[in-house]
Amino acid sequence: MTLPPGQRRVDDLPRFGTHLSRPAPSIPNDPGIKVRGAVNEAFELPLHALEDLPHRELTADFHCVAGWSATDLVWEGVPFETVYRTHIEPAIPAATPITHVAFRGLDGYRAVLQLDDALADDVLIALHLNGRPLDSDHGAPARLVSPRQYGYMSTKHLCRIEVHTSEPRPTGPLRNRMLLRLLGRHPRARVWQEERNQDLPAWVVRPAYRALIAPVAALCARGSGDR
Ligand SMILES: Nc1nc2c(c(=O)[nH]1)N[C@H]1C(S)=C(S)[C@@H](COP(=O)(O)O)O[C@H]1N2
Ligand SMILES: [Mo]
Repeated sequence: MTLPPGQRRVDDLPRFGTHLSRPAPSIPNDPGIKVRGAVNEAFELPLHALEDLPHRELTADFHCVAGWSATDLVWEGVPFETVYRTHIEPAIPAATPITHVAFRGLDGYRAVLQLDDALADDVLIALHLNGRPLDSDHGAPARLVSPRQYGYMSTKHLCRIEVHTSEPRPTGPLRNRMLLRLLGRHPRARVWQEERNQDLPAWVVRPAYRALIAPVAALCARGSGDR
């Protein structure tokens, strides 16, 4: 089995992210996804509305830009394209050229995807992982999964989707924006093209990222809901 360039396999999917040791955010009683941006009117898509859409099971590998890959994860959820076509697109005024979609988590995390990357056929709003509802480590109650892009595009604890007509500026906690700036994350993040960094070639950043894996994973495990 081949992994994308510069990736190494790990046996279990770690809890990993800019949340570091902070515990997962608490989930509202009636969770939903707010839709904002270039829509006629802001609205909320209750998660139970996703239950009525056709679900899909997807087996895919998951690749973090730091260099670890978890293989053969079984996700289940609704293709983002389905949600977009049935619920979001109808709310966008005619002839509004959407170019980017931002996905935000309950912890303030935000990832911006080009619309065409977000509409790829393997991008899901996942509700289950390996046969069980998503747990707090991996993005309960719902998360984006975009397996052909580095993990930082796959927003956990998804609570808000924004549609934009140009690339939006970063928002969210200052800590996150500084981290992202520092990491120079690539706007497309395609793993097979090794788009790790927007300024530097992949081979330059590989060792620096790799050195971060153990300390970041150890910190993140401290906030795990598993313990
Ligand atoms: N809400 C939120 N989503 C996030 C992150 C985060 O810090 N917060 N980190 C991202 C990064 S860098 C990675 S590699 C994956 C890790 O997902 P996992 O914790 O399920 O392994 O989540 C991504 N999505
Ligand atoms: Mo990551």
